[in-house]
Amino acid sequence: MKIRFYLISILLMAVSFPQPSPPQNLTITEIWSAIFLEWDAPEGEVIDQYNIYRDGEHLDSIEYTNYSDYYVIHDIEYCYVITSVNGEGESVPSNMVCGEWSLPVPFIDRYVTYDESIYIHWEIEETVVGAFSIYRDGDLLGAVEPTVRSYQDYNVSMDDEYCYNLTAEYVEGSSELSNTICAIPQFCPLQGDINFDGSLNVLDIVLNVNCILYDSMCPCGDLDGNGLIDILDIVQLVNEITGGN
Ligand SMILES: [Ca+2]
Ligand SMILES: [Ca+2]
Repeated sequence: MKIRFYLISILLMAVSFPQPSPPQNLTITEIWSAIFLEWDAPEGEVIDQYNIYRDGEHLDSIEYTNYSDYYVIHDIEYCYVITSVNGEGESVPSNMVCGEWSLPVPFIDRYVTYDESIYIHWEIEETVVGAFSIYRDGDLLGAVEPTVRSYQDYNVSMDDEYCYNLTAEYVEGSSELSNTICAIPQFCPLQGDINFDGSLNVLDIVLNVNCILYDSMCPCGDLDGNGLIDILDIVQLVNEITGGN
């Protein structure tokens, strides 16, 4: 008897409330300061509006099949589902999509150690940065202008290790922390003397080329002192060895 009652109830519900079908193919695109949603209407059905749910809560209702959510904070993930609504009621939810928009994060791409300083250099994708904040061992060292891409820390002691990372500062807030590099200031008695044997020869050229190839820390490899070990330093080293200039 009970089972029959339930069967009849379900049948009645199916007949009385033919819910609309849910939206199809919900996709998410993260753009600066916003999240863009797009979906397809259920085929062959008249839909009056779509309800947008964010993290389980009703966010908005619209007639169109796309939506831009501007009330999103950077570097926080949001999950969305959409339902179809018409005179018959509300559909079950669409597929769920999740996404976040992130403030571009700087990347420390190289560093050079000197006996009295550590030089770091970074890159960031082209964007509107207000400043960069430099951190050493978790403490704020200072901030630099948005066009600057390097920092030289002179407040170091030889043989101590220092770890650096940074954030980009935007109107919208701070980016996540960049990668971290750790370096030990090292005394360089003779620029170009990569193996510290007191003289410059062809072995130093080979070692300095390896410094470039393996992007490794070579205290005496930056002959022209521009914070970057590259082919110009090799040329200068060759000139020093051959007596050129
Ligand atoms: Ca040498
Ligand atoms: Ca150089």
